Amino acid sequence: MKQAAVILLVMVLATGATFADILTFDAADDFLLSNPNGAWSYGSTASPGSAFGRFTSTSTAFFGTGILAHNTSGTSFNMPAVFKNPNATTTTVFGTLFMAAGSLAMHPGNVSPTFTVTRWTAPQTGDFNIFGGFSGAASATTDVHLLHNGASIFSDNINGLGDTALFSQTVSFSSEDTLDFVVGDGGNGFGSDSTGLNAQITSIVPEPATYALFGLVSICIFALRNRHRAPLKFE
Ligand SMILES: [Ca+2]
Repeated sequence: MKQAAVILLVMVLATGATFADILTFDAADDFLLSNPNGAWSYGSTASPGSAFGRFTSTSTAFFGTGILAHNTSGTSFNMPAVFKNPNATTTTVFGTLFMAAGSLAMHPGNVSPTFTVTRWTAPQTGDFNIFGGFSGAASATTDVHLLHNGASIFSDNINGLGDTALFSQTVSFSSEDTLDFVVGDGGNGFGSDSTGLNAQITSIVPEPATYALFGLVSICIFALRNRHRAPLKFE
């Protein structure tokens, strides 16, 4: 009975600590008009890291046919906004903004709070890889930021169509920590400031040392089981 309890304990430890599911998130693929939307939420701030206000307005024809948006109602051009082209083909807006099929973009506003924010909230404690980038989707002149709990972990500027600001880093999160993808107007107004966002977030796979621990646990289980197996008898 005692050994059975030990076996159960090591099995729980093994399965719980070693084979936790790998979590993956993609800002564009995951985008929906609900807010919050799973781990994602959409809103604005007066400055990078200041109080976050969630958008309360949505559109299904933002900037063109079928473009889905979370935005601020009642402001000029309803900016700031976070929007996606869910169409199967590139959608051209105003003749200058080209949104590839399935792509996501952000646009700052001209009335405070002007910074547009795509927020990811960590669903669990752990290390996550953050990979992707911002890109000029039109003749954008913007400042772009990544903030962990409001503190900057990445900052750059976008200057023009096709300009990019790429990020790739590993960050340790506690459950409910926030990671904000932020776009500001670059200090020169918000005209034509559509800025693409490509962001993938993936939980870190177990370290090799954890696999070694699992191997040791497996050996212990095997040994305990064999210890109680009836010996073969030769008569
Ligand atoms: Ca600008």
